[in-house]
Amino acid sequence: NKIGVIFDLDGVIVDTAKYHFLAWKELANHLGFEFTEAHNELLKGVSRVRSLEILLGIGKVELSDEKKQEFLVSKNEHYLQYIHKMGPEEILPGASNLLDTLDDLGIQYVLGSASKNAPLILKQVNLFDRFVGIVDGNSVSKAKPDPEVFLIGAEKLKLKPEQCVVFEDAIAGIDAANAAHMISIGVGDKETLSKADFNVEDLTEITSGFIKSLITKIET
Ligand code: G16
Ligand code: MG
Repeated sequence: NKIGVIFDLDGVIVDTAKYHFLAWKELANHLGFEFTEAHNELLKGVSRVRSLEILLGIGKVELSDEKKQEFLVSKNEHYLQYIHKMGPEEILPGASNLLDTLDDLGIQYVLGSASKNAPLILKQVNLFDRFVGIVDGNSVSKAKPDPEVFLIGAEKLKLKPEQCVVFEDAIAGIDAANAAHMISIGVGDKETLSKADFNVEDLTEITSGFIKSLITKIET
């Protein structure tokens, strides 16, 4: 195999951001301040611990480490209630087709997500067995924009970073992919993800012809 693909999870395969939003909003309200969809944008692709720090900054709330730990646990428990109700119908447009296309072309793919819940989410939407490897929030020490998550992904694919293509919806993820010297494809707002090598609104735009052109590009 000359190329491999690394997928981000939230915002690329499924939209779990809406559930993170509901769970973080409940915590903010409990602490006495509002948390908006615009605030939630700041948390996309960001680790759980860092997300709490950003949220507390928005509310100008200071907490002991013990309280922070307690709220991280309760937020996740609340979030998981939504995740347990997820099914394959929540796979984002184009994602299943793209995996089929990659299968047809004999191209392997792994997950490269910040989420510690990634294996559970993939199982909920029946995609877990299709990935040859999962790199998630449990297996990395440095969060995106550090390239670690994608470099481990390349190792799982047994490929050099230059042979990997990354699909990402967050700026930190595009930065991580670029730092890893991989081909970065921004999924979502073109202006926000302007540092990506290629941009699409969603995965329905990715054709078999485009993937083949990447193979040619990487081989030469
Ligand atoms: C996802 C979300 C982030 C979330 C992070 C950690 O990242 O985009 O908002 O904070 O995972 O999630 P968890 O609390 O489940 O460990 P990604 O990298 O899949 O976009
Ligand atoms: Mg994401």
